[in-house]
Amino acid sequence: MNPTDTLETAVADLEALESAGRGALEGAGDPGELEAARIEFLGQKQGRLKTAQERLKTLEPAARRAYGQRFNQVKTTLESLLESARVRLASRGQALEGIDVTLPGVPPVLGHRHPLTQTTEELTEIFGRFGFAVARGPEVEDLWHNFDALNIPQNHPARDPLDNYYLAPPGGVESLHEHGLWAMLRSQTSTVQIRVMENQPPPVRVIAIGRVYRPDTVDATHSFMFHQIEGLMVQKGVTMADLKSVLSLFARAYLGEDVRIRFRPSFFPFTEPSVEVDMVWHGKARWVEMGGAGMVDPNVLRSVGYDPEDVSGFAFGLGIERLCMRRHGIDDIRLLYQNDVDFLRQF
Ligand code: FA5
Repeated sequence: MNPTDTLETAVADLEALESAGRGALEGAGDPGELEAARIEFLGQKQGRLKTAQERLKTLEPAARRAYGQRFNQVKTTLESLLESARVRLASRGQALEGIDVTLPGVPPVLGHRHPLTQTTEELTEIFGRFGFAVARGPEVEDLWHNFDALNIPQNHPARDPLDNYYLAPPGGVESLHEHGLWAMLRSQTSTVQIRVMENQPPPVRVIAIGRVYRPDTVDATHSFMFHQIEGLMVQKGVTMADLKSVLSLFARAYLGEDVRIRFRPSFFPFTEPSVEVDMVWHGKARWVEMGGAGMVDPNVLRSVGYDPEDVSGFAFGLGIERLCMRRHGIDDIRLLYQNDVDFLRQF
């Protein structure tokens, strides 16, 4: 027994040990330093706490209880300091592994609007400047709006089931003879002309943009589903000269000042006279049809309750895919539907 070892000096040493241990554990800057501090203070074989525990035996029996209690407190404190230091260093390690602030950043990948969506928005904006409002109509249409009201008689070849997508009647195909043909996927946006005029008196100045469906053979310029932009202007004194001006202004605004378009006489049951509008394709000596147009037939004006003696109007219907292709130099309409990201990324 060490006669000079009193409870006071032993507890004072314990406290010095505690404060040295706290300093080492809290000050450890990396796992290596922490491990060294653990071995020095909490090591099972020669750790300083172990030595302090052994000192218990050197004390007077009466002092042991007080020393033992103090020893246990110091041990608990150092153990919990070790644990917090581990957590602190582990989380710092993760943060450093996860984010290296010296690396150049990864730019976020931005999506694109589809070129047809961009075209639609641009056309809406151009015609908006010319004073045309936007109208809409359904893609599943009745035969009145797709044909009858557009002056397309019952026996007209445009109604041929081979040229249109008709819907089976509610009772199934077997009940066709009973119900007759009743609804279809619209084959043209001219249906919206009728819907607009049925619902408002003149003057009218609208465009309608949307999908149309035809069982056409697919090739570089034809698809079985495509988009059209319909235009309609009806008021007092509208002439063919207005139609030509609006379409020429539009073509220059969308396709560029140097675009060449031409008007060819044509026939549509719902316009008289009628024209087809062509544009020069990608600067080559080749004309491609952009759309049809004409002066709204008096029969159509009458079918919606307008007075052809009082008002006149023009209408046009243009293929949106072809406009988009001409604008961006796209050679094949199918590219617009394949969702090939490398292709779409260019727009
Ligand atoms: C019509 O659809 C008429 N409704 C246009 C019209 C409106 C005339 C108002 C008079 C007054 P057409 O069938 O020609 O016309 O089609 C118009 C345009 O749609 C074509 O010039 C072409 O650009 C585009 N188009 C036609 N069929 C297809 C197809 N299968 N794939 C892609 N575009 C097509």
